[in-house]
Amino acid sequence: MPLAPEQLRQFDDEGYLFFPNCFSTDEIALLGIESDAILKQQRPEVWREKSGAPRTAFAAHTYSEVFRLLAHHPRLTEPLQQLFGEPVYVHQFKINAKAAFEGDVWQWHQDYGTWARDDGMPEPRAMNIAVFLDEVYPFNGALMLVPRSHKHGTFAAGHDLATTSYPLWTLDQDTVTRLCREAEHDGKPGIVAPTGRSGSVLMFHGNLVHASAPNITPYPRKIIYLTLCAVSNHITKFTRPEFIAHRDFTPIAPVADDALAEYARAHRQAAE
Ligand SMILES: O=C(O)CCC(=O)C(=O)O
Repeated sequence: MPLAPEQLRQFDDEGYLFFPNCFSTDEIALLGIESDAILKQQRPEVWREKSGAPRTAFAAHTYSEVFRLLAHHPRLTEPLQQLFGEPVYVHQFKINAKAAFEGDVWQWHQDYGTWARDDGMPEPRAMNIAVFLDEVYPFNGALMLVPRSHKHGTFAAGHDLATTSYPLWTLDQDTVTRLCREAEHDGKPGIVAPTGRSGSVLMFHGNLVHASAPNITPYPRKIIYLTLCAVSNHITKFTRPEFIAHRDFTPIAPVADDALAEYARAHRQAAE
């Protein structure tokens, strides 16, 4: 799905784009079954909340064929390749569970803040493209974005090792307040929280300030985050485990657009 000039302008202005219903019900059913199975596994790539509920499964594209197909899917890779003007590689792959009642907070942060400080990524020429696996409501831990906050570069941040089970470079309250005030317009608050059905896709700039609240509802909110980086901008520091910050900078060769649908069809037939 090449981005139209109006979408490119909107991305540059606001720092994000939202695409409702980008993946079909069959494709999402396949991804949902596979992610539920992985989140139950005890393996180093599956991190848990302090409560023990699953928080994040890293690098599933390296051990699951279904997620390998997703990480190479043209609906995700092509817009980023277009934006960066060169091939991309997978810097990170996460299934974030935000489990019912137990999914914990993600404090205010910029993704590039972590990629630069921890991984030595030269420039913010990488970004997350998110696939909703569950319906995202305003109340089950929707991702909150501060529009236009990507225009200010990378802010000073503190390394939060305490709030959750996952270390993150987080922003202070004064910075977030100032950015939200700047983003207010026409009486509306300076935060947006895109919601929508499973299969929707959200892409956002590496410097866009964002966060999500804990999920205290019975409705899980699984989202996959595929982080793609321009190949020439690959990381230079290897401080985090390989399954968190990948060191294979091979350009992605996209699979066919119907690869997931075909996989689902073949497996349904085999089961009959
Ligand atoms: O899943 C979430 O709610 C937030 C994830 C996030 O902010 C991130 O991966 O950088």
